[in-house]
Amino acid sequence: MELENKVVLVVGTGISGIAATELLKQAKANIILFDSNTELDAYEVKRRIGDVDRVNIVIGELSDEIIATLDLMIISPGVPTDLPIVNKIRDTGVPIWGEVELAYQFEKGHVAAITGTNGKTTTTALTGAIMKTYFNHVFVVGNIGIPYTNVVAQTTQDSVTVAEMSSFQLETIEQFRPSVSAILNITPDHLNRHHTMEKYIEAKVNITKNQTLNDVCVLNYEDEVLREIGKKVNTKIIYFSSERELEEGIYLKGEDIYSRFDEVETKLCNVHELKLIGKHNYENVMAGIAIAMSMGVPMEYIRKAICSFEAVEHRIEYVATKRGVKYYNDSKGTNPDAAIKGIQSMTTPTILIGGGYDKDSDYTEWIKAFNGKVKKLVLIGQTKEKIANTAKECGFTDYVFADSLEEAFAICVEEAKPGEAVLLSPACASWGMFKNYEQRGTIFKELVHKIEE
Ligand code: UMA
Repeated sequence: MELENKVVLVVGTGISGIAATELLKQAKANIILFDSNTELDAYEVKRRIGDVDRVNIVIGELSDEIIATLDLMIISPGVPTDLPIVNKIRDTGVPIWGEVELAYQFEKGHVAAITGTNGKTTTTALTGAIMKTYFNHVFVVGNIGIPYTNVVAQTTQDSVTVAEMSSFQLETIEQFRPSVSAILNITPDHLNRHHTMEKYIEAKVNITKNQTLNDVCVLNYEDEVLREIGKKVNTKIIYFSSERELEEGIYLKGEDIYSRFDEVETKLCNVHELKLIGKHNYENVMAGIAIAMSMGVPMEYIRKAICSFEAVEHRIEYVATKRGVKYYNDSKGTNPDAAIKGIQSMTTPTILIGGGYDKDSDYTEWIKAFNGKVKKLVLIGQTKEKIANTAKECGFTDYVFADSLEEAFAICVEEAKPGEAVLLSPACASWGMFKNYEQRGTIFKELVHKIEE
């Protein structure tokens, strides 16, 4: 769509909305930047945009007069697509694109896109690191915290964009077509937004919707949902597996990662050469290898990058040992499945901080994964009662409530004995108590560093 002089509504004034506005300004569109949060200060939003020529900021409600002028709507990932205002605009026939779709319209290079319930940030960062060893211009964007619209204008025919895509972002793509896509796993998450598991899966699988047989989709063979999807999508599939040797694909055999293509098996590396630990991370590495190979990166470059890559911040991140207690920050454990990986990685008795924003998750499997390792569960946030009830049903009663992360942390310090661990792995989103999971993890780390020896 030619955007010059078109009236474009941008919904959301978070990082996506601001970056989309900047890009639309460059395209000479006329922008209405809207946010429904009445507590926002229009002057503050204005300050973040800089030059407000062509931008009209609307906070609170959108009038019918404005709606009647629209040519296009760009929606931020965190804005539900079934809000009454979105439905109203959709009914007028105005196209609704996500911020990712807007960015894609300006993409000039090659795109690899990664989704999945868990592991996508690690895999995106790792894949970006691999690409950077081989290609000159690599951009790492998306849910990882850098809006795609922020950098897309810098892409060239030779550049590679590695994009972490959330289900929220994939829900609103139209033409977005990565030459390589990857779906790492699909377990229940964000059901308050998508309402049903089917809708959530549908959003994730959208990553393949425009792919053709010239493209590649990397899938986890051990995920039953994905194995079924592999039979249906119209693109070349590369599987990876942490459980079995594959006739074709990348797999873990003992402690080694292998590839097998055209009946030739090649040992790629031993897992002890990696700095990442845990089977879930070996899966992320295998996905990264498959994506990079599909984009033409030679194996020696891939090997070098995967062996030097370190865990991303906030993901089972070792913080420090204080008074003989090891502290781990897994603030990115924002759903039960991710938090299961967090507790499974602990090897000593653990005081665990959990709870936060309610995404309609079921916590049973998480509590079961405690497996005698959790000495005390300290619960915070909106979900604390719900988690406590599930814990009781599972026969786990060593929990206490705290009103803040600071209070929860003080309980942990008091409770933990030398040789034990304290783990922040909430199984819930941070929203409501914190700006995002990064802020939650950063505050946790600051508290750790303040403990006097
Ligand atoms: N807003 C409305 N109406 C609504 C809802 C929100 O106007 O009904 C406004 C809010 O008042 C706020 C703005 O929308 O001003 C926020 O937009 P946003 O939630 O899309 O946040 P951004 O700052 O643009 O960040 C988004 C992603 N956030 C979400 O998906 C919730 C970031 O992912 C992402 O890094 C960023 O775009 C860049 O791509 C964060 C996230 O939590 C990390 N993702 C979820 C996850 O990983 O589980 C999906």
